[in-house]
Formats: sequence, structure tokens, C-alpha cells
Amino acid sequence: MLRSRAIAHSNIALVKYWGKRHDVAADLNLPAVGSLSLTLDALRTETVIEPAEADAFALDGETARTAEAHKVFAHLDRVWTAAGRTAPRPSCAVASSNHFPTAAGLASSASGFAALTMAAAGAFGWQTDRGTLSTLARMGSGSAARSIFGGFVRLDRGEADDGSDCRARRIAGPEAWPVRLVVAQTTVGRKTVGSTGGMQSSRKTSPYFGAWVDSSPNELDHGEQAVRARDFSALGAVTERSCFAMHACMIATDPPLLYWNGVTVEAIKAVWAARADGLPGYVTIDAGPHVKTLCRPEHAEAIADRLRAVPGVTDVLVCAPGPDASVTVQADAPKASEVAS
Ligand code: 2P0
Repeated sequence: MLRSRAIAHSNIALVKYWGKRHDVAADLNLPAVGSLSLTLDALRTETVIEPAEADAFALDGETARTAEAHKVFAHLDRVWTAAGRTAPRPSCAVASSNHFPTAAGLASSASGFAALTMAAAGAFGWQTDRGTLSTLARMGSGSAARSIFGGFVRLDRGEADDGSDCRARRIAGPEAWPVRLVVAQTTVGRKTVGSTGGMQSSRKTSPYFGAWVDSSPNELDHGEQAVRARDFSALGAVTERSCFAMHACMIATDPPLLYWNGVTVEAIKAVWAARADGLPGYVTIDAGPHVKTLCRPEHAEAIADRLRAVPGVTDVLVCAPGPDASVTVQADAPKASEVAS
């Protein structure tokens, strides 16, 4: 086993993932719909893995909670097995550090499991393609499959029961189309209903879940076509449609999954008012109250200023497209204990 260090960037879906396939093994974590995302430069996770006496996981410089650590060790087992190793997996010290500006208010599971997958493959001396790595990252967290790649990324739903065709692929690299995502934080603190449980609840109770799943393939194709054609207003339109269709499905869940707060609504309206004033921006919102606005680089600061002026917005961050996840093995990788928290 080698010492290995990986860096992965978080991503935001423009065409959303919400819901899991339930005709297959749950631990494959197969989505009911595909998704299309933008990887972001400003939000990254760095993970170092090295041989150890016993499994250990430190997050941001502190020993992680037991449940989090178990997920990490189970993921190491997955990568070890996928690499074709038959001997018992060697014990690993894993140190992971999130470099997220406080303004982000974003979940780190996408960059976290992407970095862990890349670092584990490196540590186990396994060289494979990024598509395969994305299928493994997906088993840790659906959105993590997309963070294996930079720029604009599509994760296909796939049809195979073993999940082998549910893998991410690059649609356009980070340099191919300079856009910005303006992240407006509308509260401090964590969300109350996690995504995994929320998705199950929507599938079981939302009368709109079927319509949401049925509408997704077309919207994904529209999103991909818009990226390939560099058609900004078409990408913006599908971004908003997918966001509000997903939230309609969430809100119709019983009990309702209303992830927004009042500031979320005011921020959406501020973006729409800016658009009417000639500053084109399009909103998307995840399983939380923050508002992310897709715009062109030349409009990002003016849109950020409009959002800063919304009462209750606590911080605003402008993100550019981010790179592929990367890994370095042994020689120039720092020790797990040296990763800055
Ligand atoms: C997305 N979200 O496409 C959607 C939009 C939230 C709303 O992917 O259960 O942490 O680990 O696969 O990836 C967040 O859910 O869920 C997410 P799991 P994940 O970005």
C-alpha cells in the first residue's frame, strides 16, 4: 500500500438528481434520474491516505464521529474489492480536509467521496479510468460521481442492475465555457432533513414523484445540448425548470420537504428582478435554503451585489468552473498528519 493524496472539487447540479432506483440493491446507490452539473473551483476537499496500525479517520483535523468513520472505512473496502484485491484490506489512516469558504454553506459529500475514491485507488496502486472511479464514488454519495470530473458533467441513470452504466462523463471541460455560479447563503446552520432520507420519503409519498422522474430524461438532453451549443439562455431555462420541478416534488412530499426559508424566496426574486433589468442570471437550489445563480462572468459581481442587498443574505461567493479531481501517490504526497485543517 502507498501513501496517496487526492483533491476533488464540489459540484452543483443544473439538471437535478432526486430519488433512487428501488429495483436494485440499495448499497449501489443508483439514482432514479440522471443529472448534469458544474464542478466549482472554490470548494474543494483534500484527502490523504497512508498505511496505519488500525483504521482511523480525521475530518478537518479532528477524529470523526463513528458513523462518518464507518462510511469511510466501508468505502475503502469497496475500492479495495473493486481493485481486485483478495487479501484483507490493509489498515488505513485517512485525513480529510474541506477547504470551503464559510460563505458556501454547501454540503461536502460530493467532493468528499470523490477525493476519498481517488485517494484510495492511488493508495491501493490501482490504475483505472475515471468512469469506473465515478461509479465507485456514486456508491458513497450520488453527487460524488460527478466530482470526479471538472467542468460540465453528466451522470447517466443507466439501466444495468449492477450500476456499471451509471457513471459520469465530461460534457465540457472547465476552460471550455466560462460561466459563474454565485452562491448566496441565506442562513447559517445545518439543514434538518438529509438528502438520502428525503429522497426515500418523496418516492413513497409525493404524488409528483412519477412526473418528476418522467420529465428528467428530456431535461437532461436539453441541458447537454445547451452546454454543447454554449447556449446560455437555454441552459439557464432548463436549470430553473429542473430546480422548481424538483422542489415541487419535494414540497408535495408528506410531510413536506420545504428546504427554503423566507430569504430564499427574496433571493430568487432579486435574481429575477436583475434579469428583467438586463443582468441575466438563473437560480438553482438544492436540499437546503441557499440560492445559487448561474450567470456569465461579466455579470457575476453585479448579481452578487444584488444578492448582498437582500435582507437576511449572510454571505455571497462567486465560483468559477473547477478542474478534474486529481491524485498524487507517495513521493510528493504529504503525510495524513500534515494536511492542514
Ligand atoms: C443534486 N442533491 O443533484 C441533488 C439536488 C440535492 C438536491 O445530490 O443519498 O448527497 O448520498 O446519493 O448526493 C444531494 O444528495 O445524496 C444531491 P446521496 P447526495 O446535487
